[in-house]
Amino acid sequence: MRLLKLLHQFKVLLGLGSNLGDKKENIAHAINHIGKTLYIKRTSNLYQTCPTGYIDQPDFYNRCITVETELFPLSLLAFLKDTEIGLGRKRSIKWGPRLIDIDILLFDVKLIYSRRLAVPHKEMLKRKFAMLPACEIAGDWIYPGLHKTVKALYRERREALAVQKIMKIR
Ligand code: PH2
Ligand code: MG
Ligand code: MG
Repeated sequence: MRLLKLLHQFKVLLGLGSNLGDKKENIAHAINHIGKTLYIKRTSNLYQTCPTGYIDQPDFYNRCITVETELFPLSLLAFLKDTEIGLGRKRSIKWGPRLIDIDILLFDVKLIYSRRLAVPHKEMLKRKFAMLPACEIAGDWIYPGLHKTVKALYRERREALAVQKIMKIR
């Protein structure tokens, strides 16, 4: 038995995005790198999505994964930031173009409001590119604070999100 199994494993939903360079490769590399440290449970389909927030930028590729880890939230955040930088991400404007973005969408059923990290991710419920892939792999997870499943929240809000173009990539 792996020693780490003795520690509590948190289940975490991550959202990945890329809209610069070889987007498919960037996301694949990120997942590869993450898999060396965290236990990857499930991966969603990959989607091509219209940019939101700041719209004058290339389309994104987005995908969600679920992982299990014994890392606490800020250690996990530091690991993910290092991964982004290791893959070549440079600083850019808020919501602007990026080689790779790895966001913590849900961390177990925890609510976290710190200066460095807010979980659930503040924009998750508004973003089809997060909610649709999240439903595929974490539809039955409880969204903390609202005490409803991810799938139920997506169904409730789908109409408001429907204008966003989103296309499955093979
Ligand atoms: N990320 C943003 C801003 N806008 N739009 C799409 N479609 N996908 C993203 O991942 C994305 C975005 C900031 O992180
Ligand atoms: Mg983001
Ligand atoms: Mg981010």
